[in-house]
Amino acid sequence: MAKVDKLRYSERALVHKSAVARRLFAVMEAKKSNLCVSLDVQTTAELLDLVDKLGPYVCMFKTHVDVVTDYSYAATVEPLVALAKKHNFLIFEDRKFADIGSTVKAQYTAGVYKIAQWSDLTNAHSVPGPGVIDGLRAGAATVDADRGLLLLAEMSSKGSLATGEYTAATLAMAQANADFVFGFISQSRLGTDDDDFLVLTPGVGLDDKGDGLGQQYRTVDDAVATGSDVLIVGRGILGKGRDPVAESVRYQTAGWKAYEARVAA
Ligand code: S5P
Repeated sequence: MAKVDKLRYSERALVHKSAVARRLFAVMEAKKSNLCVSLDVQTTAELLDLVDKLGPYVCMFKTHVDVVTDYSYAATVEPLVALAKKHNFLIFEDRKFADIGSTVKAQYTAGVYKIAQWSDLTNAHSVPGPGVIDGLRAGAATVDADRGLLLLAEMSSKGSLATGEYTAATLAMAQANADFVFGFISQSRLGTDDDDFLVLTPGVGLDDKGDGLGQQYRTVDDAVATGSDVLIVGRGILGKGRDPVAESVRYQTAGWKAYEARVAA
């Protein structure tokens, strides 16, 4: 087990370099939640309704705003930001940037989405090399708020190429840019005992093994035992026939129990 696996989020918050990570840790301890609900819905009404109902149980919501058919900054983003204040959660637009620095800077700051304006954190593939981080850092500098970046170091999907040397090179890119990159989308803890990169893990589900399109699910206990700090859950909570409030409580409780067990081990 890595050194940080045994520390409480509140202890890690005291020394973490990233303001976004410090805020996230504080929200997690205050709400006793390491749950991030992945809001993969296609209308603004559904999105905002779920955010208001599930807000009390999460430390973060993850969005894919490009699939919201009636998206607008005023109707989608402004109420979302107001709900983030009401329920005290962070916003993570899962944009998976993967282009040269100059292009990702424009994609992050401009267009209809203006992600840098409202999303506390976003993520990028490491495949373009460190220019992708430089471009996003330059984009973050255009707004008057704390912003942070996650790199995709491992994916949950079957046959992912993000393994072995690719994952190791992604870690090295993060270590060289730890002012802005504060964590990974990954299935396991990465780094040395001197690092504290947060591990945000998708592909978590208590009832299913997969979705027939390559997704693979692990349990909450399994993910937390291999270093996960934040559990990203979509269809396990929002899937057809499920009660999103009851499922959010279930994943929040299971995630917090697994975290308490890890720090006590
Ligand atoms: O490796 C990954 C990375 C991500 S960010 N695997 C993933 O599934 N994701 C995202 O997590 C994916 O885009 C989706 O929004 C969410 C998982 O959704 P679920 O319904 O399968 O829990």
